[in-house]
Amino acid sequence: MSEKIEWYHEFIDKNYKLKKDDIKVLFYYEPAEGITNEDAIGRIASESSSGTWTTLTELPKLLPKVKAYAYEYDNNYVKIAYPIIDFEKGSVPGLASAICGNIFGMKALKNLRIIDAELPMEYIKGFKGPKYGIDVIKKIFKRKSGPVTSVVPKPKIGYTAEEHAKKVGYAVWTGGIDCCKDDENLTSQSFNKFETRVKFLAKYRDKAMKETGEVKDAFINVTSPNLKEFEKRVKLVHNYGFKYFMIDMVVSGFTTVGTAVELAYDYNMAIHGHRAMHSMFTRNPKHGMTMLFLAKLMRLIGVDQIHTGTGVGKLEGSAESIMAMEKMLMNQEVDKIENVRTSQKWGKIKPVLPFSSGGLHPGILPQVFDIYGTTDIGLQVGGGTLGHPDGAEAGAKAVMQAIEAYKQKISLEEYAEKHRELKRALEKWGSLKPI
Ligand code: CAP
Ligand code: MG
Repeated sequence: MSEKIEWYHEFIDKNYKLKKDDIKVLFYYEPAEGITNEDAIGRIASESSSGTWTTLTELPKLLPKVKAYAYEYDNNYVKIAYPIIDFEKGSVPGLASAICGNIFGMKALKNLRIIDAELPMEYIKGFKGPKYGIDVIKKIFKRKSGPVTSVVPKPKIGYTAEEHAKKVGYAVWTGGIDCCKDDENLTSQSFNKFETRVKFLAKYRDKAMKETGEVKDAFINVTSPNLKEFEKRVKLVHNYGFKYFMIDMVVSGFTTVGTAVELAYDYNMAIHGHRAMHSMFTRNPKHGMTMLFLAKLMRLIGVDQIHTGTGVGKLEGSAESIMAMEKMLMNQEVDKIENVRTSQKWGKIKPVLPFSSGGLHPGILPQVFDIYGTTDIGLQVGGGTLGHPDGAEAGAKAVMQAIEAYKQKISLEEYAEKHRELKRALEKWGSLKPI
């Protein structure tokens, strides 16, 4: 073989002059055995932009303008700059098919992970972002401060639509909780059909609102087998007067999330974003993408509330990674954290309400607020409400009492002396960190 057959190194340029509108992606990478750093990063830049495995005989004139370049690399981290014209305006599926695409399957790479990407304002401008974001607190619940509270019926599935709405929804609403949330694996099963559930939830929501004088809502799971059905379900939830719907963002896919945002703007609704399946590609620290980057894509598209973890509950996710993600979601500008987060400016894109959930109960809520550094977040407490020794309504009251104690800077133990529901919750769980 005398002719040159591959050109991967042509996608590396340590002297590359960054342009204002470049998309800059930070990857962690490990070359496979026998592959040099340059062979690895050249492939990442090339195969995610305009290259292929071999030299080509004819090249378009535009090629120099669409090539991505690896411009900085050190200790398994590489930064790659992509010209903005490589991507369709306002399309996360378009972006993901490139930077989250074929490169993750290349034999020359043992591992590859997107840590974060700094998106230029010109790219950000192509997106709507959330309609409400953290403004749900003021605009939907008519309060000055958070948290927004919710409870998922447990067991996850098994309740009929009416039991779901009455035994759980009504009980926790009257106990002080804002929203009844569907679990991720409840969609429209034979024993709890979507339409029936919406109808019953609306009936008991109205009753609870009348009795409490408070705003009550639900995160009803509209995750559907296809987009036609998805639109129907969102419309139904809207017609029954709910201000929210819930979408399982990852299983539904970026296109569905984009459709959800269009519908949410049409109907003036907020989107609760569940993230089931994210751990399949966010958990391995060497491969996939970070939850932070997934959350960034969802803010860009326009999800109002996103699950971000607890740091102390039953699911994986360190306090440090949650803090880095929370700031990215809630601020209009963040600085970089070496190999954890890139800097980012958000322009007019509204901040997202982070939602903490997974193994929470009254006894560890103060720790969650300490990690987040604020009570202006969302909380979901399923088992930790419905496992209360005195039932669902008492469980809801215990959650609200724990929140109140924290806000008043009183220890839970002291507050529990005069609040029986909290006392009973602490007797059962103490400050247990479930695993
Ligand atoms: C929590 C939950 C949520 C998880 C999702 C569950 O129930 O309903 O789906 O929190 O994880 O099914 O486990 P509990 P994450 O309150 O009873 O634990 O929030 O990390 O995305
Ligand atoms: Mg769940």
